[in-house]
Amino acid sequence: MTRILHVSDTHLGKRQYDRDFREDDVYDTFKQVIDKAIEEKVDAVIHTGDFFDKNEPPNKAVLVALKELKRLKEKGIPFIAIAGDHDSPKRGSSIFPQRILEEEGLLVLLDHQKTEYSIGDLNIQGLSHIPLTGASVLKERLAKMKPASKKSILLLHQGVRTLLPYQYSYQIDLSDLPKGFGIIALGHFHDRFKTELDGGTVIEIAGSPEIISTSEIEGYEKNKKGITLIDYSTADPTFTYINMDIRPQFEVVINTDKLDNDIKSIVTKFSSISGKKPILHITLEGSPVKKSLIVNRLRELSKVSEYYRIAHDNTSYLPDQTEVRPPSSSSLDEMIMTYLTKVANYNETEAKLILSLIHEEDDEEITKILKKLSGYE
Ligand SMILES: [Mn+2]
Repeated sequence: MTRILHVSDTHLGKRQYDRDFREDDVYDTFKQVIDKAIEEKVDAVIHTGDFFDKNEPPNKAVLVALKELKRLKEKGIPFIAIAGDHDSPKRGSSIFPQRILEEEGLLVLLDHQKTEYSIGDLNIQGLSHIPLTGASVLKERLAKMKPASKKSILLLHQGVRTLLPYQYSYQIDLSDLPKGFGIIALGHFHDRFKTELDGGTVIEIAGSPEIISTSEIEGYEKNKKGITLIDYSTADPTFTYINMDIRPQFEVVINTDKLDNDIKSIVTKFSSISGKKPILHITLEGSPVKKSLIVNRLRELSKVSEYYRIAHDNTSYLPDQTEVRPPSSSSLDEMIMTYLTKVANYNETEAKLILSLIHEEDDEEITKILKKLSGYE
């Protein structure tokens, strides 16, 4: 029996909406992952990058990592990892934070110096993330990689073109992936995915066990979040998804023309939910109304949610474009819009983006808006 648990993109230290509870959610999910590994008595855990959310993670994230990996070590389960783009050093003199865990014998980091690890007849190879600026080096390294035995897993954390419609950057094409590996366990992509290439190599994406960015909610609703148990006892591996018990997140619509009614029905709907209190992402529709009024009324939602946010405001309107005039109301948004379009000469789309930047709290969303503004998207 050879059973391996594939975990990826745990992003320890990620702190969404600048809230303590969101940071703790990510730690809690990681504890569940370690619980599962111990419960399933797997032969190894493989981690395909973005173990930490940052190259210099918060102390709490390092402490959680030490505690949890110690529990795994006590059970004799090795933890084999590569680094992702998030936890890779951004300066020459910095090091991978995984080195701290490696020093304690809690983790084996595969990078360009050490690329292999074996468990019985299973050969595990890996390459930590190489950015787009090193694409040619990456391709050379991949071209040289060959499995040492029939049962083999290659760990990678790279954007692969044509594999998934993912974000803005990729470093390699499908054809750049080395041939002959039984499984390519891929990190970087946060949604679960599995496909078989010509030649029989299975590409397996475990995804992130928590929701790291709001863009993952759609995938989470469809496929849930978790880890993958790989049974590699025979030459033909099987894959079982294990879901994590994460804080649920929902998208809700509130129409300002029937504000009370919509809020009431949301409260009714979610008051019957047991377990972790959800996060609600609100889309506002209907007539524009004073934000201060909305904000007060929305407080009702804190009864049934741990956190709620206005994700989209489809009620906002623009000041009349035909004449330059002082703002007709004291609305700060309107004043900013007028300044941006009439004085600073931004076009309407740019001005709207800048305005949304001011209101947005989610750093992933902010990155998206900045990319749009700077023409990357
Ligand atoms: Mn990631």
